[in-house]
Amino acid sequence: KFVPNKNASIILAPFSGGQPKNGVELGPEYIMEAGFKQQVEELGWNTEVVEPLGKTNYNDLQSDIKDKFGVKNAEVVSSVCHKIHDAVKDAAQDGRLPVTIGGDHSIGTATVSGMLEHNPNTCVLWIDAHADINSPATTDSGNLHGCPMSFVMGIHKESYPPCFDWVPQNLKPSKIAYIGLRDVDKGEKQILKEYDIAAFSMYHVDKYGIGKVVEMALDKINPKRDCPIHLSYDVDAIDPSFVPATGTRVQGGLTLREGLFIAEDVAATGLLSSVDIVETNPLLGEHENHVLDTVSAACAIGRCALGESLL
Ligand code: B3U
Ligand code: MN
Ligand code: MN
Repeated sequence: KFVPNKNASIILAPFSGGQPKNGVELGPEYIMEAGFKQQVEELGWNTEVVEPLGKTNYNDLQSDIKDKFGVKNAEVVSSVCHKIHDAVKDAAQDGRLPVTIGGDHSIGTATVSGMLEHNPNTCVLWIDAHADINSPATTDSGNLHGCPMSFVMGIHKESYPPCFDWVPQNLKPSKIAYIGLRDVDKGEKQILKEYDIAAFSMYHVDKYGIGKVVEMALDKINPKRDCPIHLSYDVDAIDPSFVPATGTRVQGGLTLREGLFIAEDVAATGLLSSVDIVETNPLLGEHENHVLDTVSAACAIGRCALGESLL
């Protein structure tokens, strides 16, 4: 309904500064080398590839030291996010569906805020083992890939480094739902409760089944099915037996089919307005098959979101 023209922008975000492990910046390269662009074109989409970070290597500038705000690499995460934010917003304004390939999930700050500027009615479906809703005030690790959701909502805004001042903080708590959670920090649980955010953990997936859970999530954030959906997909939502090459594996995740079903069911709404596929880390596979499985799952998530399974 929002992109009847089937134009997509594949936005590459080879960035790792939101977390400490090397290799996640190689995600876009591996996914593109696996033929992702051609796969999307075979589904009838026109694609263009956008590289908002150009040739600059933002990953050499990283440090593992927390600043006085309690987070790491704030300046570089902020400037990378600003560029990706602009690319996402420009693509959407152009009538193209942004497909952002990470890189770590700190870029969720960029994609969600970019889509909200394009259309303030946008709702967010965050598929992840983690809630990524720490603020600088609550984070233990100081890793900014654990914080994007609080930044776009303005939670504990007095704790943010000033370099994030450009981020619009206009996502309403009633417009975000999670699926796949199983590793949520204490401070994050408090935030989820306090803001009454729809959070479907693996418990709910087991209890109700994935079909019902997606329906319940959309009922919460998009009850009339009339708002554009931003799908932010962290591959670690899927069980590490299917998706091993990622930075923070958590056992007991979605099966590959459950994971793909979420993307398929979002496609079936006709409301998908943008999608992120993040946290593929090709250096963290112990065997070549680990990398192949993870990269092909990442490609499949993208294809399913773009309608592959709708006959
Ligand atoms: N919640 C923890 C761990 C974490 C978040 N996102 C990932 N891991 N991938 C944190 O560091 O904020
Ligand atoms: Mn995660
Ligand atoms: Mn994440």
